[in-house]
Amino acid sequence: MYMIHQLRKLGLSIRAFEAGSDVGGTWYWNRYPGARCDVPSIEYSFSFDKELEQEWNWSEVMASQEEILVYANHIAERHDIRRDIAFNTRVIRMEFDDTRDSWLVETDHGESLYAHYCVMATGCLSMPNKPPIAGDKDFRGEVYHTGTWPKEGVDFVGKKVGIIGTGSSGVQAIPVIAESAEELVIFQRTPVYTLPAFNRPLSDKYRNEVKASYADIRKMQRESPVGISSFGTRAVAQVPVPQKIVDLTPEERQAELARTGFSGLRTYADVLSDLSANEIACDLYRDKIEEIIDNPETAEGLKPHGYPIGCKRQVFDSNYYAAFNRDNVTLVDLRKGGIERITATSVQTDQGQFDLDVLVYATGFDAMTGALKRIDIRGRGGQRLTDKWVDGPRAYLGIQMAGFPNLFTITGPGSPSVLSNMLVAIEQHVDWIRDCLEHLETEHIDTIEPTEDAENKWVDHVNEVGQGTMFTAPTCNSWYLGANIVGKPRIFMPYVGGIHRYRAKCEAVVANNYEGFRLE
Ligand code: NA7
Repeated sequence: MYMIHQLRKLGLSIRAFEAGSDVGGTWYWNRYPGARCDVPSIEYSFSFDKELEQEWNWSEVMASQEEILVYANHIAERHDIRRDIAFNTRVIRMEFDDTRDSWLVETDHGESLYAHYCVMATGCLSMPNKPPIAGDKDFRGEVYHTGTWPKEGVDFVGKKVGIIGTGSSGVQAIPVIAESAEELVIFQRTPVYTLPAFNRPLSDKYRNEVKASYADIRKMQRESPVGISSFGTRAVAQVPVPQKIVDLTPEERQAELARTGFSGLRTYADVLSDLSANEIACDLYRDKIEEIIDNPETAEGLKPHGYPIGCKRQVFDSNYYAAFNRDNVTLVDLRKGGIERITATSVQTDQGQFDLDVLVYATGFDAMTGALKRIDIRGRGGQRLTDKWVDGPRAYLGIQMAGFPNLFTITGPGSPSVLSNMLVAIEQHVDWIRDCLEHLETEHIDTIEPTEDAENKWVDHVNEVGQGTMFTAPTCNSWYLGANIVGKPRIFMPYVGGIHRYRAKCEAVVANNYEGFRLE
């Protein structure tokens, strides 16, 4: 939506294609119960409309899916965005035609058109992953995926519900589904390290404080590694401390655990940089689970082992563990034996057969590359994107790929993207692309694309800065690494150097006459 808004200012003609029936992206598709942003609402908002910043009243620290979708709809109306969008339309094929220096774009409605520039705003978590399980087609009950939830909602009352997956989506959905379902069975492959979200309503006083400080908040966002200001950090109680966990005695660690709960464990100076310090924090995490879960077997099943805190994207929850103390909730720890098959009425595991009326897949996404790879994209000389990326994604700054001129990716692999507040990352990319197109138009330049050399150096740099972090620990299996998709190359896809440094790099590239790009 912001790209459309900016492209109009350049006087370019625009066609936007959207698979959904309306705007909202992630917040349009992920309507599952409990869906909520994990970045504070005052930060997870556009900065380009200063009047809207002053008018909009976020109701909670972390906004719900419903509230963000209302916000997205409001932006669309306020800036008359929809008139340039063809909804219910998927782009299925794109081919660069070097006789016209344009892309031939084809949709699933049989429409085709030429575009001089293409901006791929296809999202990082927009290609749902529904793992094939033996017998899954036989199931006769209702089946849902959290990432394609029906608009009309789902009624769980009086039903036996199974849910596969305990990442952010599962963790958010479980406590809410448990409240209405007759029974809820959770099929868990990997227990999660989740921290309390401390979500709560925002007061008028806090909102006014934020509105008066928005200019400073936006500046702090741009200067922070993750696009979140200290205003927001205060709201989620995740302030780092200089204390190292290894320097505390076991008694001191327990006293701190009693004082801060789960929330303090990530904030020690050494936990996210030293694997042995991390393991101490993991032990304390497991102690805390034992304390709050009534059934010892369930507590054992919920304890994460074998991977560090901070390897996967941090999950924030509201009442997740409390759900496991309910009589209608059963945990199936798949570490003791996986799902064997799905039948017409049940899920069968080593630990027994679970009869179900509804099966919910909270099994995540083919992240960062999935949405792009499902379009048949062919660059210069007919080179397929899927071939170029066969060993993992390659792009310069996560914005453009060698061999694919005038094609831009928003928050693509190799940029801070999912490691940043997405709204901050999106605005930075849109502004950069708008300035770039303005430059091309005024200087009468036909094409821009990175050199192979610049692309290779950037990919090496992205890999280098990812090393030594918990994200790339040998025992880590996350969607950042593509490890959740069978056969996907194990590459750490986002740029971990921080959006503040990345922004400076992008600005320096422009100042050096688009260093690393070939302009023709
Ligand atoms: P995630 O974080 O990828 O979580 C998916 C969950 O589904 C995770 O617990 C997986 O276990 C589990 N999973 C995946 N495939 C299977 C199979 N075959 N059997 C059992 N369990 C499986 O996706 P989310 O939608 O929760 O969150 C994605 C992002 O959206 C999140 O990080 C936020 O940024 C918002 P695994 O851990 O792979 O063993």
